[in-house]
Amino acid sequence: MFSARTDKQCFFMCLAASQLLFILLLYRRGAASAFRGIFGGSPEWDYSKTQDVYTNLSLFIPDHRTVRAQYCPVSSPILVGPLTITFTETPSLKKIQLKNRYVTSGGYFSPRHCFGRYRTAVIIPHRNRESHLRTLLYYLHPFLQRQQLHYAIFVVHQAGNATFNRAKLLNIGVREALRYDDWDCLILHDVDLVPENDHNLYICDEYYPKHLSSAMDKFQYSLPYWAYFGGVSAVTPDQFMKINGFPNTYWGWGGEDDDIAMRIRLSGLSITRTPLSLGRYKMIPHDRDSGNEENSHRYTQLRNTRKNWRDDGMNSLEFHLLSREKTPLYTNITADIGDAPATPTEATKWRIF
Ligand code: UD2
Ligand code: MN
Repeated sequence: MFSARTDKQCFFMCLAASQLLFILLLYRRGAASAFRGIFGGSPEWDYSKTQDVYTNLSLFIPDHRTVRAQYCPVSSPILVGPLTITFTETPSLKKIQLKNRYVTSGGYFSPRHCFGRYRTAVIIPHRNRESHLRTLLYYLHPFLQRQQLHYAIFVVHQAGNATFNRAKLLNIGVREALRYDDWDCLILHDVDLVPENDHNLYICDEYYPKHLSSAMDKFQYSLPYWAYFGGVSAVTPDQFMKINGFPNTYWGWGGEDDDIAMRIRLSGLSITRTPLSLGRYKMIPHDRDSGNEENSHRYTQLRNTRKNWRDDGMNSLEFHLLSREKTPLYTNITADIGDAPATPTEATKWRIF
């Protein structure tokens, strides 16, 4: 038998418990929406369930009765989400060509059933990474086709054995790509990074340079530091010109990505990013290349970005174009970009001291 007092106690305990439960539920919903706000309101993806990167491409088999009369939808209906990516064997160029029958000379593609809404140029700095390039082409062509983009792939090849210069090659890529088309968006793409989710659209943000590779496997799918801008990014030609392109003076590994992030800020823009759950990439494992040794001047250079960015970039770009060549899967630009300054005296030309 229970006393009236015990009843009362029980009543208040139940009331308190139900209130606590209610608060907890509210908190969870609130926390979830705050979380969505920070990370871009995107759904959580299940990366344990992946699809072949060539899924749905057969929907592009042309029907001769179809007349291309309207723009493609803003959001492509044939995206599949997380993709199966393996690096166990490197596909041959022949195999990639056979799987991408509607890619035309120079690595061009335009959707066949609708007018591509966005014109995207993918620009890849490259030297001596042929197997990485083939792997990337194998994954990137179907990825871009499923996004129903009008696109082309440009590979900018540094001739000779001088120290590698990623940022200068990207400047050359932009200048050359703009000769071919009126691109809405320039995607600056490391050769060894493969996107894991085709909802990570290769289109630009109207206002700000966008960092697409926000979550890479090599950094445990998170940003290594807040201002990080390496890997894959998307800028409109206007944004690119506003920041005076990329620096030409970073020879060897490192620093150029931080300079780019700084010039974005210094020119009054800011960086936008693909949400971490979407901006996932796998990097093909590799060692540091010979000819791309660490740039030991980079910290000094970065201290002077504020002073130099207006003079070092697209407006000071010099190179010798050796060839422009349309191969079946990409347009190849080969350039002689000169050599790193050998002595500190020459380095003063960069105005770094
Ligand atoms: C990181 C950044 C990269 C860049 C670099 C510093 C990632 C995933 N990427 O790359 O964007 O900021 O640090 O410079 O964190 N390459 C060649 N041949 C060479 C050397 C380089 O083709 O001999 C190209 C290629 O496209 C490669 C890119 O340059 O992906 C960056 O070089 P990396 O892959 O050796 O450097 P990594 O992975 O540390
Ligand atoms: Mn790499």
